Amino acid sequence: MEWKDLLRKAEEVFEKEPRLIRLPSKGKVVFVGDTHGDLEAGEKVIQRYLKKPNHIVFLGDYVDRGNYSEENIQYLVRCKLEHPEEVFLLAGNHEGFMVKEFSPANFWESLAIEEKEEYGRLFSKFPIAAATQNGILALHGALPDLKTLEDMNRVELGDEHWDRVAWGDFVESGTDYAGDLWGRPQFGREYFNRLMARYQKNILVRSHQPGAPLIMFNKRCITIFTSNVYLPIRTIAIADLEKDISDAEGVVLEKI
Ligand SMILES: [Mn+2]
Repeated sequence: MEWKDLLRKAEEVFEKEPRLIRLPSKGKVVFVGDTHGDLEAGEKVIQRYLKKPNHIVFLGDYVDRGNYSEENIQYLVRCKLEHPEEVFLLAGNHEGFMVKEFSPANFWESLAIEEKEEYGRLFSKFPIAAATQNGILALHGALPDLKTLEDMNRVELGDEHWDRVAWGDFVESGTDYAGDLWGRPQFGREYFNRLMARYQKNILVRSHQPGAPLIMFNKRCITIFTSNVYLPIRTIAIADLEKDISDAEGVVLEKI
């Protein structure tokens, strides 16, 4: 399939998905952090874990940094088309280049205008979060400050909530909002606790911040990175959807 047909076909599938994915309580869920042009990362996860009734949730940032951005996103989009109910691709900040530019952006900068628009339109339809019925919330960066979790479905590409989800960092301070660092809003423990209580979730699985501690906030915040671009070790998080999960100890962190 030509790239444009692939993207157009995928758009139809993503258009039907809500911004907030609700996972069923069956089997296991595998969370994959930023892959950033590391095609082999996604291939390994799909080969090892894509079997019923498992679900695989990619946490965004498929392009830029690594050498195989286009191959990586096209591979993952094909997996989505083949397994729409098992594979989920959330949006990261690198999928939002059309609304908030950044540099360096080797993938985006390599594209012709038409390609940019096609990829931009496809990515604008990606979901932004996934929730399980046993206490897990997953997204790319930080939590948005919404009235209810369901309001995730009303977040628009490029709005203030999207900005927190796609660009937000967590820092190990007690504060609420901890300022802005190069366009990345920073949030502390108070903010985390307040919103996790509001959304009634026990743990957050996220990516985006390769320098963040793997586990933060009383073992309730897990940050994984699954690209070999910055770190030689790729980490994924696996959770059993049929058991209650109260903190990071209920999640298996695996190196691939
Ligand atoms: Mn990111």
